[in-house]
Amino acid sequence: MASNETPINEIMKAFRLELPVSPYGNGHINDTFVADSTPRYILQRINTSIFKNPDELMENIESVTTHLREKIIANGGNPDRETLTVIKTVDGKPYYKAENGKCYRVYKFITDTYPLDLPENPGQFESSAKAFGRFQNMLADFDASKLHETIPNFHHTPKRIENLKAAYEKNLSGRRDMAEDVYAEFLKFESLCCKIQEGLDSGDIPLRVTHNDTKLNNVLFDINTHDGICVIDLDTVMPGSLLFDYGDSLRFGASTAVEDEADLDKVTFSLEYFESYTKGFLSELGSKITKSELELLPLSALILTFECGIRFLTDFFDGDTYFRTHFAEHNLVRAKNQLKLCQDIYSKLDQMTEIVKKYA
Ligand code: ADP
Ligand code: GN1
Ligand code: MG
Repeated sequence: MASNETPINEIMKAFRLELPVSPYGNGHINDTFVADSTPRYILQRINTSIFKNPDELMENIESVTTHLREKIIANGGNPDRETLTVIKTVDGKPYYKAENGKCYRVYKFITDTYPLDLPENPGQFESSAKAFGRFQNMLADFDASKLHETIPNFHHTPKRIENLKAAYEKNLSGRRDMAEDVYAEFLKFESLCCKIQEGLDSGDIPLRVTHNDTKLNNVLFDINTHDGICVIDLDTVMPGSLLFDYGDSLRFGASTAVEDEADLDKVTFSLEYFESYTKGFLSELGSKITKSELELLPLSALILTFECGIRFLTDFFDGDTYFRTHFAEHNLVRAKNQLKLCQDIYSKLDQMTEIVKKYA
């Protein structure tokens, strides 16, 4: 942590924990630390330039995890391992605001689990699909009116396209000429990628309570059974479409390379992993999925990859103000990677439709 920051021990004291911590995980948004004690804890500095209202954010997380806890207990599960547990501060608050205004929260560490950035086999990916499908099911009767919109228009693809175009025009980073081709290639998918939002606007696609950030590394796997047991990173749980969750998981986990692989020959969309995910997700959802959602499943993988790719590109044009980057052109590498994946998904849409039919 930088020297102008509140010392970590003071932050931990606010949670009645006097433990050393070290950086942890691969998230792009929050700063995560682990206290390697017994029991272990996760400390996170909430990214308040993205989540501007930490009170509302933590209210969402508390109400969602309370609901999930009840469901998990009713199903005979272990709520301390199957959902996040927020540790309160000495003042009984769900997060601590330091003198410099930075906000911190603590969760119980989910023990005997591991995260993954790429699935090691199709079975593991199917397990993550079941975890996200179960998550969706457990929240099916959650009162959506209780939720604050933590990031407005998070998956509103047409607005994301507007943001991209505005960032291109402003060219705040002065790097526009490095990405003219990528920009033009992305825009070829523009009209196709507005289909989910059009469905939501017309009422054809139902609004549900969704996770909205279903990357594989937002599920923790049990070290013994290798089942996906806990869905984490609940900052973006908001009303949305099931297609956001399904499509985003495939974007990340059905790619044959990590999201910032620069060698584009390595970046392809695996139909084998697509099939495993589809099988797992649909087995959990059963008849709850509607016909119009089923029809858009293949396209949702393209749309969510497109949307994430143009967000990386927007951030590249803006000068890297949103996603954590580790080198100067990180966001451009990510954008090119997602573009290559979009092109590969596009070429496989017919085969994907056939696969969905097998499990629908
Ligand atoms: P970000 O929003 O930055 O992605 P996450 O909440 O996903 O932050 O946390 C980053 C990483 O920290 C996760 O991918 C996971 O590996 C780890 N992590 C987060 N919460 C827990 C927890 N309660 N128990 C164990 N590991 C966790
Ligand atoms: C961010 O928080 P994290 O690292 O799980 C982002 C997602 C992107 C993802 C791309 C709140 O996810 O929307 O798809 O990076 N989360 C937020 O890797 O913007
Ligand atoms: Mg995360």
